[in-house]
Amino acid sequence: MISHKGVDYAKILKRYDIDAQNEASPEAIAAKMLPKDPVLKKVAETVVWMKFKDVGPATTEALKTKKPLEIINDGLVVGMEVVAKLYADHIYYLPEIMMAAKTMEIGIAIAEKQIPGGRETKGTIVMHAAEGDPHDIGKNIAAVMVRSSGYTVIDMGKDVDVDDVVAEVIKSKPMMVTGTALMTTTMTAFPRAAEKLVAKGVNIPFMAAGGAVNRDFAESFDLGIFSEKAPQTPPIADKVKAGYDWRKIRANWEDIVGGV
Ligand code: B12
Repeated sequence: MISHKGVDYAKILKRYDIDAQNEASPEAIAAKMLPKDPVLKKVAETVVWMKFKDVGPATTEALKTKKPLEIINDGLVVGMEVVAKLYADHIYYLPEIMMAAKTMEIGIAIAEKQIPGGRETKGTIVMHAAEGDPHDIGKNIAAVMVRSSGYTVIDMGKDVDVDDVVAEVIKSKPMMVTGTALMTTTMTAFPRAAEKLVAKGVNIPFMAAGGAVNRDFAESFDLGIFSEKAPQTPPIADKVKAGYDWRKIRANWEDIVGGV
């Protein structure tokens, strides 16, 4: 008879289902994506775990050693990227997304106050999320980047009617207008708005951005230019200020956003 004495069953019987479950736990997913830097990690974690009360102290603590934009981009936004991954994996649902976004916004508001900037403005930029689109988290982040680079932002909010965008541009004469669309059903608002602007003689770049939009789409209509990530907006705005029109931005796009 075979003796089972001394057999280590852990080496023979492997529970692949439990292994897979552990690898897909929110903690394991977060561990792979969170920043390595302990200070930024602490900030990002408050977003991932929706810790409203902790995000303020963690951000304030981080401000002692880190620059505000570093805390926003490499801490708070990374936390939100983890949340988006947990949502995509059906671990988080919309209530968690909303709470995490609120937590991130509390942190951004604290960090943003510490961004140095003079009173002088480099120019005005009108920003909005497309008609029918409630997704404004990316726009809000881009607005922080643009403001902190010295531009004045007219933030029209989310789900903005095409005609309201056109009216605001005519009224405030900005150097550029940006639109965010995260839904394939709403991104068509951009060519409609751009066409109306062209008909009224407006010739400023119309930056189309957000998850639903790619470069091909953004450049498929007159005035349209693309920005993939929020931090790409200030270098593009600087070129607009330097006199580049939308055609020249398109032609030099890789060089302008290179490395950002
Ligand atoms: C949060 C969220 C919501 C929140 C939005 C809260 C808010 N205030 O924004 C709420 C709960 C409201 C919501 C609702 C819905 N949502 Co939603 N939502 C999301 C989710 C999970 C995350 C988006 C997000 O904020 N990400 C974090 C930010 C930082 O990323 P981001 O927006 O992509 O921004 C980055 C870039 O795109 C870029 N960027 C973005 N904007 C701008 C602007 C400028 C100027 C620049 C330069 C760059 C830039 O820079 C950022 C990073 O640097 C996405 C899934 C996903 N993974 O994207 C779905 C998602 C966008 N939602 C989706 C859908 C379908 C809906 C609903 C229709 C669901 C429903 N059935 O009810 C509703 C909308 C109903 C309506 N019409 O009102 C779909 C869209 C599918 C599609 N392709 O059309 C997605 C992709 C989910 C999915 N996989 O199905 N949602």
